[in-house]
Amino acid sequence: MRFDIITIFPDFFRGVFDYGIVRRARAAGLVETEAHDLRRWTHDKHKVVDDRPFGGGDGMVLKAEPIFEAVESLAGAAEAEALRAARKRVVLLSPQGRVLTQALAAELANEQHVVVICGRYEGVDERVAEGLATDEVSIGDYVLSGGEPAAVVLVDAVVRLIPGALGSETSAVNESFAEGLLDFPHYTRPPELRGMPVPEVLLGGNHAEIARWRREAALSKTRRNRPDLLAGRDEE
Ligand code: 9D3
Repeated sequence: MRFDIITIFPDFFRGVFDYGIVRRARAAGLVETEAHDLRRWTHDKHKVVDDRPFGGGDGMVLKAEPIFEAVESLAGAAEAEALRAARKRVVLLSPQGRVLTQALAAELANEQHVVVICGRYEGVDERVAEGLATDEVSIGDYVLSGGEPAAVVLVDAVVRLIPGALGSETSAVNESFAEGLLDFPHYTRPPELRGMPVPEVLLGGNHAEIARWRREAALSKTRRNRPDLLAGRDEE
């Protein structure tokens, strides 16, 4: 699998994929990542990538032409049909996208090639979303300065789902979000820390009791921190 990231800050990505599971997946040849300077696809002396918005308003808009040319040269096509047929996706990262989920990450992990476009400024010419991107994706309801941090999040979430990336099969299947609950609490030594004991049940060897405790603890944690995950479930 390959990620090509189109950005005006290619240096942002220096070293960011050199850690942990992503590093191992790259070393194993499971995934390649490359960041590309959008300015490479400009034709003017000053390598202009933005312009003033039609209709007026503050701020600048990322121009469509360099982005179309970048995707064309990196993916070999800029048409949705050709991209789909070749197992390629073009993801525009923007605050107006649908929110990234584990399900979308799993879908992208099936692709051979993902081109990621990082938005900036006040926005990106809408024709990129309309006529080029196969997906417009946000990573959540908060304002970033640009799509670059979102690209790192997206790559990380997808790479760990590529078969073989998780090494000694702590398989991604039984991970928290797959079941729709948050993870249960974990403890290690010492058994008491600053007046806080490890729950007694975990110190014994009753595995059925431990499993029941973990299920309950995951539920109460979810109820407290993410009640939205429980909406529409039978178990309270
Ligand atoms: C003035 C209205 N803003 C939209 C909510 C403008 C704007 C804010 C931030 C336009 C671009 C950006 C930069 N953010 C991203 O490119 C971005 C993003 C985000 O801000 N939050 C969550 N996910 C993402 S993915 C890309």
